[in-house]
Amino acid sequence: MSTKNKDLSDWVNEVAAHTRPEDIHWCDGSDEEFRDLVGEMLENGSFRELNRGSFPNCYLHLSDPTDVARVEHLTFVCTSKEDDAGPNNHWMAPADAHEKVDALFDGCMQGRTLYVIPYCMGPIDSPLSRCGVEITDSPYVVVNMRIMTRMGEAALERIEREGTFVKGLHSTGDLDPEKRYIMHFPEELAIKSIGSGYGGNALLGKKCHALRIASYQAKTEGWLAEHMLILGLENPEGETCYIAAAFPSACGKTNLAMLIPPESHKGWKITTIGDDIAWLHPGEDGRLWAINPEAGLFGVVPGTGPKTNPCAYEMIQHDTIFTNVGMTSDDEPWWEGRPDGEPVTNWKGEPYDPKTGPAAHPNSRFTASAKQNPSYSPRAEDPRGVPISAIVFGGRRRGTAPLVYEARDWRHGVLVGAGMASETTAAATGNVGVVRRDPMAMKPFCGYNYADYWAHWLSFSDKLDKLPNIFHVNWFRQDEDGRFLWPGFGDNIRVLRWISDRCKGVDNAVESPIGRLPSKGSIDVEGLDISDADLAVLTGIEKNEWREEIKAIGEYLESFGDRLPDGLRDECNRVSKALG
Ligand code: GTP
Ligand code: SPV
Ligand code: MN
Repeated sequence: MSTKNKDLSDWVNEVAAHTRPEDIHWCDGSDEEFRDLVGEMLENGSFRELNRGSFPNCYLHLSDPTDVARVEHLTFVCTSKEDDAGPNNHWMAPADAHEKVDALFDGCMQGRTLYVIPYCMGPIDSPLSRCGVEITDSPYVVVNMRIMTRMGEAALERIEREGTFVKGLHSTGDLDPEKRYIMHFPEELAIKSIGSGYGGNALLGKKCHALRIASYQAKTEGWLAEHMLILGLENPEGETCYIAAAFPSACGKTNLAMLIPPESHKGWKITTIGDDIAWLHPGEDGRLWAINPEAGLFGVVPGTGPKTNPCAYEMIQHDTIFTNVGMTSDDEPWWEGRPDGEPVTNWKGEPYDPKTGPAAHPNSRFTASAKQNPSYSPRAEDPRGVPISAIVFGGRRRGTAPLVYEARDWRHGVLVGAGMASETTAAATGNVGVVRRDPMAMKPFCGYNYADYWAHWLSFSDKLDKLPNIFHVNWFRQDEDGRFLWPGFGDNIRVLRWISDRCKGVDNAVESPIGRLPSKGSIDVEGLDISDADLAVLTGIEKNEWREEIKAIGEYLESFGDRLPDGLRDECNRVSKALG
């Protein structure tokens, strides 16, 4: 296989001359190719086959122990002007960045195979989809990209027809954390990533293309690329309300996107369009339409159980790649939250000893096709996408943020998103549990200056006739003893129902300085063991705390200087005044 597209063949030749691989393989995405690559990895030990009887076609990959998460401090946005990347990104001048990584790519594929992966983000026949080509020397990346994207022949055909694609160059290099860089060149539609084999650093279609590069393109083209799940909430009458929700990494998108309602909510159903990324476009009808650019799930394993997330639990019983989990004596994968089995080895492949840490790395992941999700919506394949009624922002906050509130209008909603904060998680290297600002859950993924991004968000009030309602949720409120006040998981449907009622104009809210809170009794808590006192904390606000919060938000926004849109500054002042 090769290509009629000269730009692509020239690029592949140029990369091959520079990296000097032993072989070049053009990926067609076939089953046979997948089997061959798996066979090769079983032979060289980078894959282990899991129990064929209980976990058919499942494999375990243990990464280098220093390479288990995204590396935000080594991730750069390389625009020609530093201000265009903004204070929210690490920046390097494009020429310097190229020079730095090109030196590391020099000869790095000697003795290895160079794989050319043509892929399409989004349904292959959707005008909203975009293509890319990843060059990598990692067969692990190839088999993951095959699950996560529409990869191979059909994508290459589309690239040859359209002529444009994002160029992503990846090598695991020698996995030395000192020689690890994830570089983005939005003006060139190019990515160069070296020194890591981990998901978000190495599967370039995902965060690098579908968020950082795509958000930059979306800004100039009038759409949005967001770190959002997309779900359908179907009521007993069979009507579906589509909701997009942005929560930071490891803060509950996958879980919410495939929620199974408790028994008491008969006739209600959640269907999944996407669990991590949404591309949102103004439609001809004045509504906002969303597609999921991905074809698979790269989900957090720990905590996935038959009670918390039955759909995910079921979907990862077969045809799944497990990265960095433990293993039982009968070769089954094991993780904290799996009710059956006992681990004998941990994620480093060492004998399991609870004293030395968990069996599964807290950021261990499963890779599985979206089609294996029992809640998968056929609308996920619809080239038009789905019309969005509500946008939900959310963070992991032990205090301050109530269970749910609604923004009064679009401008206020943009402030609610821009003011988001959340505790850091194991999805990125660094401290866990530290509250940081994470506007729209895009802090690690916005490919340009946040100030311009907020201006772009504000501009949608002119682009749409029917603006989605905007909400904020927090499933993670705790008491002083660290007990969660809200049961979460399946019971989050109670909050989604309140949200969809709001979108229909049901009278279920009371005004507050920070937005509309649930009126008494409007969140259905029947069957829940929750005290009135806890419910009052969950659905109320502490004014003093919020005065501090809005002050911190204001200071954060001002750190963006002159580029901060006036609309956002005015809105922040308005809320601040309302709080008194
Ligand atoms: P990324 O894939 O990193 O973008 O993360 P995500 O937002 O999809 O997060 P995910 O749904 O995988 O959840 C991460 C962690 O949060 C898991 O350990 C879950 O068990 C936990 N979690 C999810 N939803 C809830 C909830 O409603 N309540 C509580 N207490 N924990 C939750
Ligand atoms: C995240 O960290 O938000 C993820 C996993 O979804 S990764 O693909 O590694 O970015
Ligand atoms: Mn994510």
